[in-house]
Amino acid sequence: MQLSNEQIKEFGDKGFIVMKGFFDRATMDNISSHLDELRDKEPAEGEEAKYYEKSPITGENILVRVENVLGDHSPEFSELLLPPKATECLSELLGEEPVLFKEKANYKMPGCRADKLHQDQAAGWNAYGDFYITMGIVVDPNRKENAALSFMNSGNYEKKLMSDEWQPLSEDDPPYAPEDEYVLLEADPGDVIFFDSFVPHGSPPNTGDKSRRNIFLTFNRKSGGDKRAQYYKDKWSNYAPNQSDNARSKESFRV
Ligand SMILES: O=C(O)CCC(=O)C(=O)O
Ligand SMILES: [Fe+2]
Repeated sequence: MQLSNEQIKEFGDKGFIVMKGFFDRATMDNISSHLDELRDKEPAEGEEAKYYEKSPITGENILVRVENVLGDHSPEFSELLLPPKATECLSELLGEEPVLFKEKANYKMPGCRADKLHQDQAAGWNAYGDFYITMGIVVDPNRKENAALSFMNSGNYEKKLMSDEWQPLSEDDPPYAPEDEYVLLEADPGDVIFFDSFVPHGSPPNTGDKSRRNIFLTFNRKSGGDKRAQYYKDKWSNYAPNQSDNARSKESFRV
């Protein structure tokens, strides 16, 4: 077992657990360089899916997210991000073998908008499954000024949608209310957060001067099937990636 009974219970009660120092420094340096390469890369058809938005702060088109970073085109990156101990943690939390559903690297650069308080499940995921666990990997130091995430830590949420799909739970930025039900997760490179697809979380705009990159790998139970290809096919047909000149300016909730 990778996780203690206490950790598994905590995950069940609060919907997330934090594991400090899950990846070592050398691995994180590798991951960070790979994300730099992706930032500068022009993906071929079927490779990474990059999304740009107009910064509400600077007005420039900025990269906000790269999806499909673990396709057949990047087996080494998969090995780096998913060592056996990660898969074991996921199995222990899901109670079954994990299957990758989707994955993204969020480049929350200076000027990037907020991610309003939400449940990930509200991002159209119901069409593909009823429960997911995401492994969040902290790549850059996450601090209050550069959009560290806030999570509900009271366990006071329902394991079902608490808003309409695509609608945030609140328009406020952290500290979310009631304040004693949320925690600001300041974290360091190599820390990992496992969280379920219903626990409310979000992050403010990055008003600092340092980039805040995190990677989020989302899994479903093996019994739920492999929905990844269908998910991306559907998504790319109504939200085309790799259009740097055509950045969205609307503050819509897109994950
Ligand atoms: O990167 C962030 O700050 C928020 C990410 C998130 O919650 C999401 O993309 O679902
Ligand atoms: Fe989220």
